Amino acid sequence: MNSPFLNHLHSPKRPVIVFDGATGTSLQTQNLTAEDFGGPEYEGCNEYLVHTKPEAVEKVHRGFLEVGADVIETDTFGGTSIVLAEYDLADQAYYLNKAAAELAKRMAAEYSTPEKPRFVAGSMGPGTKLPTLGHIDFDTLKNAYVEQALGLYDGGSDLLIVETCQDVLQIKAALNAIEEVFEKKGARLPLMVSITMEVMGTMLVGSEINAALTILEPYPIDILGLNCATGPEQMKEHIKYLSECSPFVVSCIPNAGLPENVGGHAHYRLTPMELRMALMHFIEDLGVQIIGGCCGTRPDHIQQLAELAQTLTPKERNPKHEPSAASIYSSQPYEQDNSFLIVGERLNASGSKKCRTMLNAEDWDGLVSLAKSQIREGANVLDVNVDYVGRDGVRDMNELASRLVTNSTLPLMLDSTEWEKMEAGLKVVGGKCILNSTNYEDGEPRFYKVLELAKIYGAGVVIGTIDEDGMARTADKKFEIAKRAYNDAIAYGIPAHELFFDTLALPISTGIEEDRENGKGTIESIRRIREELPGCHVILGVSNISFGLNPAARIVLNSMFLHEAMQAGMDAAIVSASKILPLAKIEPEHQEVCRKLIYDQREFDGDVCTYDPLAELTTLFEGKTTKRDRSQDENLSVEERLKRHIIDGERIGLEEQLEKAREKYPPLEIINTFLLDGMKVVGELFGSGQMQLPFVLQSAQT
Ligand code: THG
Repeated sequence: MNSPFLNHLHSPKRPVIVFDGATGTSLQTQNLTAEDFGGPEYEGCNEYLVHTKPEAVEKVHRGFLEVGADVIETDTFGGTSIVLAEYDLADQAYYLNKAAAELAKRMAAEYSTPEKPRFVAGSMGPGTKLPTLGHIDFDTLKNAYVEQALGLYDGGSDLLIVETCQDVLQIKAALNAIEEVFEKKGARLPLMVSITMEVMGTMLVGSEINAALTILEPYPIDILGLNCATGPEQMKEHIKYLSECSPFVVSCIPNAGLPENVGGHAHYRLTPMELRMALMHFIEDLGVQIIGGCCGTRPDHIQQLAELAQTLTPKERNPKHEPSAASIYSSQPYEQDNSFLIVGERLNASGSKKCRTMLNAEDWDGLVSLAKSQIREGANVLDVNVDYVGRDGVRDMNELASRLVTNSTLPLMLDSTEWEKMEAGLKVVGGKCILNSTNYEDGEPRFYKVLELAKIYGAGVVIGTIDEDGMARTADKKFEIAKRAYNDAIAYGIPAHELFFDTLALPISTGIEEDRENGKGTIESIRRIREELPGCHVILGVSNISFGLNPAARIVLNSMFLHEAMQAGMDAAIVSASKILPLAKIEPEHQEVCRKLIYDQREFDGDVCTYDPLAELTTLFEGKTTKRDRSQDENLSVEERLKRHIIDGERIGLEEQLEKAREKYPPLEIINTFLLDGMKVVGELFGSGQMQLPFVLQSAQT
């Protein structure tokens, strides 16, 4: 992209760039009449002024250009047809946006010199409806933004700013709209996103700053920062986060302090000098490169900022970004220390009868509560699958995902064999999703279709090792497909850290000869992916491995397989979080049999099999249930039992033991000796990789 604005922004002297101040505040001081607005029915529609009284808008721009603003924003904050419809001006949207950009460009040109070029940012505000809360659907909002962006583009804007963002899904709609316009025009403009963090410390829909960054990181934007709602003081922590973690230029456009209610009007107290001092710190210490003013900032505020900008160079930043998914509320790093990304499997209509029954009854509350129970069990991400023959999957995904999005603090993995259902989810989920999955089974078009969705909506993607010849069974074939997909995806523009390879855990529980090496093949392929395809992730749907075995045996075999796969380099798994045991809780004999089953270490005497770990496992678990065997506990002393309760993270029955212990010991001694002894063991198990973090947390909570 050949952009004078970007050339200026990234020029070696790294100038601090100053945006203008409040448009509304400046218009108010002109005491405009109903007639100025084109009649009483249009009073308050600032965007219409570019048509009815352009001098008023020119005056605002001049005010800021005079005092040294580098960038002025078009008078189009509420310029989508959706907002303009409130004044019956919906059909004027394209025209008003174009006119506003042309007007601003004239002003900017008038004040531009070779030493001090001036630029126009086409302003795209949030509108009045929040898509995450269902006030408006994604496509309607996106189409309105297409029209606005087209007008701003055609009017000659130097960059576009999606600003005062309150809802992450709204930002995605705007960015998708803008990309569509760029595609149509065959050229791009620089892009800035400015989000609004409310006084309570999140965006209006509840997003923390880490969620916002995770969600926006995949998009081709240039600048990400904050504007509106508060003064600089309340923005400080968020700006610091962006400074440390955001790959984009950081902007900060605060109000002149927190609004105070004075005589029924918002009053902004910060003086120009106070605003200057606050932003000086952000530039010098946090590397902010773009500053400006929002509500309550007048030309005298901007004058101070323009003076400040001349004397400062933003501090160098070395942002460190952690690849993550996100709910609308917070982000969830893909990589877990000493553990794996736990993807809860139970919201799956094709894999679980319970889920299927609820879906068929359209028991949405029941499904949401299934989601919540998985959050409590320690899942990090929720797999969501509504594939069910005979139902309208697009509608089901829309219904379910739109409920999960506000009810789940965890990111969603949209699981379907049909991309239409994935897209239905993406259109209601403001968080950053993972798409599960794509492969070459139906050829390259379908493979790329899912990648396209990942790119458009900013998502991670699971790639199964399946190609035109079907499901890969050997380690070589699995690796070969993974390598092909790795190269294809990266060439397409999806970075390695957004790829999760699924080398397919197939049953080793059938006794059929050709299934015997399924476990070995999967584990071997994981090792090769880890060695040869840098930066990607490996995921498995672990439960497949034990299909058909009794539930108690499944838990043990699944857990052992999980452990072996992790050793080989798997870092994510689709599991039932409550049904995974840490190695320390599996008897050594059971571990041994499972290992032999996974690696097919049968023993033969000639052609005769003399030892079959599958038969052995089946025998070992004959008649066993998944209820915990407490018979051995009978002989333990109360001291030992307390310790066990902590190690097992088992709260049930703990109080009874505590009461007994209190007959012998003072409370503090119980804590310091027996309970902490248990935590010490937990620490050792964690350190040696035998216990994963969720179990450690369970123990600590107990
Ligand atoms: N890889 C990827 N995605 C996947 C899988 C995979 N998604 C689907 C599946 N495999 C993982 N999900 C499940 C969900 C449930 C079960 C297994 C895997 C399961 N269900 C119980 C059973 O089969 O016994 C039934 C429970 C019930 O009916 O209530 O175990 O491999 N990328």
